[in-house]
Amino acid sequence: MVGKVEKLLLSRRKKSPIVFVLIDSEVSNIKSSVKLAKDAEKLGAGSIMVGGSSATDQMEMAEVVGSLKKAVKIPIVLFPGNVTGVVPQADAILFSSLLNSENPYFISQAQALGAPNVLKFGLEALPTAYLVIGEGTSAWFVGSARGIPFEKPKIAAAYALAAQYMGMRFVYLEAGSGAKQNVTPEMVKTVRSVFKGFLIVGGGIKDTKTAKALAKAGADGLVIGTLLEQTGGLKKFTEIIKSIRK
Ligand code: 1GP
Repeated sequence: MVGKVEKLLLSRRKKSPIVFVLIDSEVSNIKSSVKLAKDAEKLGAGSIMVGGSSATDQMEMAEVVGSLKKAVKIPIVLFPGNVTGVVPQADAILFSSLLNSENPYFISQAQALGAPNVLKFGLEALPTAYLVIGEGTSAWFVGSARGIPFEKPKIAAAYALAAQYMGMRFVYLEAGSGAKQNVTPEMVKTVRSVFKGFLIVGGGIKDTKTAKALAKAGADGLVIGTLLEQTGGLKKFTEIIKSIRK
């Protein structure tokens, strides 16, 4: 069932690709997370994502989400790395299956364990195929992923197509937080040619040139995290947002 957040993302996407700001509740404190979310909203970010593969403190995450919810109007979307990433007060959750994991826990078991809380907390589930590209990042290691090589776009497209046939409406091509290499525009283009749903791309996006190329290749959403933890990051972030507006 398509809910409110998904409808909002789809309608905003018609204007331009959506920038998601990723907040790792274990990296920044509540005050700076709230400031960052407010600044990002003002600059035109479409949504705040909270989570990550190494964020495991559920109580801390719940507190951060609660504070963000009061501070901004754009949707707060959970990005869980495990069942501990399911917390109340968010608007939605990337209900993800790490399709290229070698460990069934990350494909369906964590999902089964987390689902009752998604229901209990009234979170809108965004059915997502999470695909880890490349190797050596936290997402790759923690998720026991068999990373899709950057130079094998057709493999990513095959997974995305499988996700579509399984009814997933979102695909997230993940190079990993702080990745040295971002997902290539060629891979995005190849996935785009078969996947009709909402295509999210993240990991290692730090400049306008990359963001523009990924948007042009067909990304519906770009996730930016690490850049905003760096000095001068907000300025670069502003330039990125401007550069992908139509
Ligand atoms: C990681 O795709 C996100 O899960 C964001 O990556 O931190 O490299 O921006 P960065």
